[in-house]
Amino acid sequence: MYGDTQTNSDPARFARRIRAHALRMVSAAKASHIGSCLSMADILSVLFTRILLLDPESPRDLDRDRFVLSKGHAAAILYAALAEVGFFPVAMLDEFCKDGSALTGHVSHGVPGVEVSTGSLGHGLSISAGMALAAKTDRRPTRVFCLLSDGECDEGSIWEAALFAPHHKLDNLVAIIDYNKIQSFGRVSDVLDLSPFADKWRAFGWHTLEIDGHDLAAIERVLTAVPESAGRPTALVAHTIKGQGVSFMEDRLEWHYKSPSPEQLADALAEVGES
Ligand SMILES: Cc1ncc(C[n+]2csc(CCOP(=O)(O)OP(=O)(O)O)c2C)c(N)n1
Repeated sequence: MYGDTQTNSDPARFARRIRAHALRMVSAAKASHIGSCLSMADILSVLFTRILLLDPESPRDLDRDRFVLSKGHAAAILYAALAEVGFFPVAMLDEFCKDGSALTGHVSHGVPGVEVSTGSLGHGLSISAGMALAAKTDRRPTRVFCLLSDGECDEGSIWEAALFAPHHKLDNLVAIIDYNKIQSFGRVSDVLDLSPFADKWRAFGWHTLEIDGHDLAAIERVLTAVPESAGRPTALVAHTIKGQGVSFMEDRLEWHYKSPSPEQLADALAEVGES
């Protein structure tokens, strides 16, 4: 059973809470992708506590910001964040991956607050670019934030969207890449190297910044300043650590698929420091 909803504006506490929720959810469901969840926890936390203009009471407001989790396999921690900000009761997280539950193992738009179903990698940025273009066309203040994974950028469809967005001057679009350097079966540099990664986004015409994806203040500073460059979309290459926050999971390939045992869960929760 999870605690009560505790929406608050402290990104550090929010990050601890969503890490703890995701650990419990994945462990109870014997599901994969905890490393993928933990690497993006701090980015998600800043987005949901400080940046995104969303109202759970009015989830279809046409002027709302949009958040698209392109790396839809990390569903657990997105659901945790949505519950924490009040889109649905935190207790519902208990249903993650259970038969008949809306909270499927890859992101589903059947879950309140989710904009689009994802999980088949490579589509989120194109969808986000379409949303950003529609907002521009309709003269709405909407900003679109798309969170991608690095291995996902092996897919050609990402680079089609990367071409499209600067061409259409989508300065209301932000791509955040969770650059944790590990994909499902190996290191990104071994499977299909992306470096020099930031230079590639720059070459495609994006206003590109590199940050420490676990530095809450730095993430907030950069995301608050968007768009820094009028007429250009922003790419934020966020250097992260897969499994961050749980020492025995950090930068370890096996935690892409492994699920924590009850003993490992207890150790992990103690490290995260939020029960
Ligand atoms: C189109 C597609 N191909 C393959 C998969 C299977 N798959 C799930 S996660 C993953 C890669 C994970 O690595 P990365 O994209 O770097 O994300 P991370 O978990 O490290 O954030 C793959 C290939 C998928 N979900 N979609």
